Formats: sequence, C-alpha cells, structure tokens
Amino acid sequence: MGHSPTRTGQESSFRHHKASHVLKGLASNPHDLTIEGNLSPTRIERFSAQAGEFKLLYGTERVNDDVMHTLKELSHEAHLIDKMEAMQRGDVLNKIDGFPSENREVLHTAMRDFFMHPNQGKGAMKATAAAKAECNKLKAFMSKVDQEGKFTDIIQIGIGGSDLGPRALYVALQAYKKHGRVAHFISNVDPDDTAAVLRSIDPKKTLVVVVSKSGGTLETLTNESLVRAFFEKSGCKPEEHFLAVTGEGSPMDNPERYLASFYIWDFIGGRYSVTSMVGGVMLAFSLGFDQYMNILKGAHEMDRIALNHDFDQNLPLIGAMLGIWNRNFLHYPTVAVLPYSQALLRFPAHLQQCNMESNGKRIDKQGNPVDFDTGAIIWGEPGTNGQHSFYQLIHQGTNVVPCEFIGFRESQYQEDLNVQGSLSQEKLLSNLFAQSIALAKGQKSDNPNKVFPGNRPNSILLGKRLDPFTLGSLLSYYENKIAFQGFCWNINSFDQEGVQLGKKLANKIIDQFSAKRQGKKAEKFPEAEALLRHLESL
Ligand code: G6Q
Repeated sequence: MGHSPTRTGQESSFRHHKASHVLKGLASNPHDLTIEGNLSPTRIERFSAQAGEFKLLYGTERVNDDVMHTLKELSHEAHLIDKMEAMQRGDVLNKIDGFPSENREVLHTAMRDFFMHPNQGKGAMKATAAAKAECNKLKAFMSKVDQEGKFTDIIQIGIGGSDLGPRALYVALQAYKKHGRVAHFISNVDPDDTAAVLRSIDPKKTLVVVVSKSGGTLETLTNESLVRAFFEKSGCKPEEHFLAVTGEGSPMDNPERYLASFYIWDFIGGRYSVTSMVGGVMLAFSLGFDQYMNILKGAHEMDRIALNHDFDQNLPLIGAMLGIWNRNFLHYPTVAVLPYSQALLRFPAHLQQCNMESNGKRIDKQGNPVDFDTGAIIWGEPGTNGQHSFYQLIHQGTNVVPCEFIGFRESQYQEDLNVQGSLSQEKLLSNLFAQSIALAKGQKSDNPNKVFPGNRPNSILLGKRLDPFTLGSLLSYYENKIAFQGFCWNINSFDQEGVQLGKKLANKIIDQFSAKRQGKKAEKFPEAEALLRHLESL
C-alpha cells in the first residue's frame, strides 16, 4: 500500500498560489463584454497572439489586462514551462508519488523531434532515435508498396488512442490524399463496424494495419480475427496483407504473422500517439510519406512554441490559462470546440479523448483528492452545421458554454464560387466571426425571447489553410494545452485508471455468456445476471 505524501514546492495545489487568490478576486467582476464599446477593435487587437502558423484571438474572453497578467503570474508560480521542459526532455511525469502507477516518461514530442534543435535530454534523445528508426523502416516499406502498386486501400484496426487521432487526421486531410488511396477504420467490437468496412473493400488490394500498443485490447484482437477470417475466406494470405503496430514484447509482437511490424513504446500515451507509428503507417500510405513528415514538422514547431518563456508568444500556454480562468474562476463546466472547417469533423472527438482522459482526474500527483475542478467536459461539431443545431443553447440556454472556434483563411480545395456576391469561404468565416461577437456582446430587446445575455466567453484560433503542417501544429497546440492544464492542477494527465473498472466487469460478463453457451457455471455476478435475464426475455 502507498501513502499520501504531502505536497511541497512545485507540487503545491494551484489554489494556494498567490496569483490564484488575486484571480479569485478578479473573477468577482470579470470584463463585461456587453457594455457598448467594451469589445472595441483596440481590444480585439490587444488580446491576440501569434506564433508559428496560428493566431489566437481572445478579446471575446472575459479577461482584462489584470487577469492576463495574473494568469501569466500563475503560470510562473506553478512552474508550467519548467514542467513542459521536464516532459519534453523525458523526466518520469506519468506517476502518482507513493502509489503503484505507470511510472513512465511522457515522450510523444520525441516522435517528431527530428527537424530543428532536437531535445538534448537523455530520455528524449533515446526516444527520438527509436522513432527515427521506425520512420526509416516505414519510408522503405512505403516506397516498396508504391513501386509494387498492389494496394489501393488500408484498414486501420484499433480503438481509443489507436483510432481517434489517426482517424481525425485522415478525415482532415482528404484534400491531400494520394491518388487512388483510401483508408478505412474498424474500432468498435460491434460486429457491424467490421462487416460494413469489409463490404466496401477488395481484400486483394487491401493492407490491414492492426494497431495496439498493449497488443491485448479485446476490441482490436477480436476485430483482427474477424478480418483475418474474411481474408482467408477470400483466398488472401493474411501475412501478405497484415501489418502490426505494437509495443515491443507485446502479445502482438510476432513478426511472422505480419508483412511488416512497427513499434511504439510505453512512454507514448495512446491518446498522444497519433504522430508515432500508430497514425504514421496509415497516414504515410494514404497521404504519402512526405506529407506524414509535414504533419510531424508542424507538430514539432508547436512543441517548440510550447517551450517559449515569453508567455505572450506561447499559444498553448495562453490557451491553457484562459481555460483555467473559465474553469476554475468563472466555474464553467464544459467547453465546446467549434471548427469552421468541415475537414475537422472528427477533431472534436479526438480532443474529447485527449482532454477528458488526460484531465478527468480527481486526485493530485500525491494521491490526495483535489478540492477544485479539473478537466472540463469537451464536445463540439463543425460550424456552420452546429449553428443549426445546438447553438440555441449556447446563446440563450441557462448554462454558459465557453467556445473555442477554429478557422482558416483559405479553403483546402480552393474550389469556390461567388454566389450572391460572396464566396462560400467568406460566408463560412463571416459566420464564425458573427458567432464570436454575438456570444460576447449579446443583444438587448424588449421582447424577452429575443434577449441574448452575452458575456459568453470564446476565442478564435485562426490559421491560413488547413494542410498537413498546420494540422500537425493544431494537434500539438491542443496536446500541449492539455498538458499545461494538468501541470497547473498538479494532476497526472498521462494515465487512465478510470477506464479499467468497466473493462474488468465486461470481461466477467463475457464469461457469463461463454459459460452459458457451454452449459457451465460462471463466477457469480448477480447484478449482471439480472440484466442478462432482461436481455434473454426479449
Ligand atoms: C489512451 C488510452 C486508450 C488506448 C486504447 C487502445 O490514452 O490508453 O484509449 O489507446 O485502449 O489501447 P491499445 O493501443 O493498447 O490497444
């Protein structure tokens, strides 16, 4: 059994920092965006920051100079950049002191640290070298695939971190796909997920990449078996089509069963793994190896920005502190991520995992229950579609939902038409800006049903065009923002104990199904048995 060490120095709760007390006072009277003139052009200019390919516009948040200054102070008092440096150089941050825990480094940034000023931390250098070796292997493999020209499709089998990020990036980069290449995804253990994909492919022309860091995930192994059986039935040898991405020494680390195997390591959290081989194999196949490299370059650029000691240029840190302001001082429980880019259709789903699995925690890094709110509930959909759906609640509902808009000056395909005096891209961006201003300023009216209360905080992350490089940067912006918030709360953003209990109980219920089929008795589980009786009575 462990014990709960007391917190000291860098580990003390953010609530006890001097800046937190000041922020608490400031939160009693946050900037009122609804007063005429309070959302001025000067303000929009002043509360903006630029780094790499992005601008962050946050004049529509409920902040003023004092708040921003004190959030910066809080980031210093909580040593957030020091912690980011520790993470990127390979210190063991994934742990709970005094208790059994994963006890690992957190080195997803090393997966893309090949380009400029590689990190000199011992752990980081080792991880980068290993990642580089896998990249070289992937490059050689893909050039062989290109030469042979046998394959047109790839199926990625994986779930959670081995699915959401890769899928979100693939969907976002359709405009950059290699001619004649398509990716499909199977994640759910629902047999319909597999059946639907298998109906749409020709196995002779299809690669299958099975992605599981642990090599032991129920859904993934089950789906691999289903797809293998389908390939065998179709007269295709699985070892000529199946690829593996897994941890060294995992049950899936069996190169003879696969055409090629690639590694990932335990210091890469699943939800942070998209830039490793977890996303790399499918992305290099469908976009080309060079575009995969461009994603890594963009991510690396933002990783470097996250280390910038100049608060005003450190976009992920500013984003993180604005989030802390909304969560811990204005006490808003959710955040909507609203990309004005159809290509980012699956991006909020990826962020949901990345953010909520990382920061949905109730104890600190010393094992003590926290006495403040941690990760917000993340959700979202692309605009303008969302406007015709849930924006009603965002504008006039009883809960205030801070919104993070994402937009791009140019469209991806650059295929647009002037309809009634404007391009579609202009209409899209006009809607984004209109929503941001409407949420902030609100509207007065004699008709209560037409009153918009305003003061609904939001920010806009603006880029030039969504391409592989900027998408890599966007991904890293959020990964680092999430990590900064976890550092500030002194929680472990890199484990996920909360998903274990359900898995354990599901396995016990699976045993009930198997036992029944074999006419045997399974271990007693009265609550589940009661539920199963309902199922059987249908
Ligand atoms: C992410 C989680 C989790 C994980 C999946 C798949 O951080 O760890 O979502 O990615 O459970 O795990 P495997 O890759 O081991 O199959």
